[in-house]
Amino acid sequence: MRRVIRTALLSLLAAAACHAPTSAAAATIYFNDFESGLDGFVLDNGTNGLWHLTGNVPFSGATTLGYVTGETSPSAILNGNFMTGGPGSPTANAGTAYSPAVLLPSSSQITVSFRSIVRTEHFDDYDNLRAMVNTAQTLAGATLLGSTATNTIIEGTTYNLHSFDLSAFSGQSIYLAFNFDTGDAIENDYAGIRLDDVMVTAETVPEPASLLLIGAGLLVGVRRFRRS
Ligand SMILES: [Ca+2]
Ligand SMILES: [Ca+2]
Repeated sequence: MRRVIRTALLSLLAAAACHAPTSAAAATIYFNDFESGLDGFVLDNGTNGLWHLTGNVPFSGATTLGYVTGETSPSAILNGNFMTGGPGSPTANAGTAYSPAVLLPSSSQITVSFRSIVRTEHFDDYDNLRAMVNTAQTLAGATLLGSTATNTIIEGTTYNLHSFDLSAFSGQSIYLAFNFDTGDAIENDYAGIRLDDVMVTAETVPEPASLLLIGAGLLVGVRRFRRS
């Protein structure tokens, strides 16, 4: 019996040493459906940005992050606009919603996804929503993941699911940033942005070194058992 156990453990160690194939699993690293408030999100609305939590057409639950004003909340009917400055003196507006720091594991496949409604003026860089990632909570030096200007964030009156690769930031602590900028004061009478269910997932596989440690631990345990 002991020989069988010892042989099995040695086989396990040998397999680990040979980088035996192990199955990958997608682990959720971060999730925010805005049902517990901002839950660590920071809203930088500058002088006249409009990011806030709203019950106007959430994707999940009762709340979503919106870039809009004058909307009905709660409501399942998309309304409101992002006009600022008042009648006769309209202004451009912009704001950024930052996630809290998210520590990414070492993984070759890390993905951020979110649901969004983008109901804006569809004209090049105007009314542009950008999804960014950075190792600091700032737009300076941030990497663009996707935008409405590049058509990687789809505009529409219902929620679309978007996902972007974060693998380049493997092992780092990152912040997500969602920046909306009208660019000018024209054509801002649209229902704006809704953003919900922000999620980061990573494919994780046990490291061969971890398997070796587990195998070594088992061997020690068996030896102690034999001595007792
Ligand atoms: Ca929600
Ligand atoms: Ca506009």
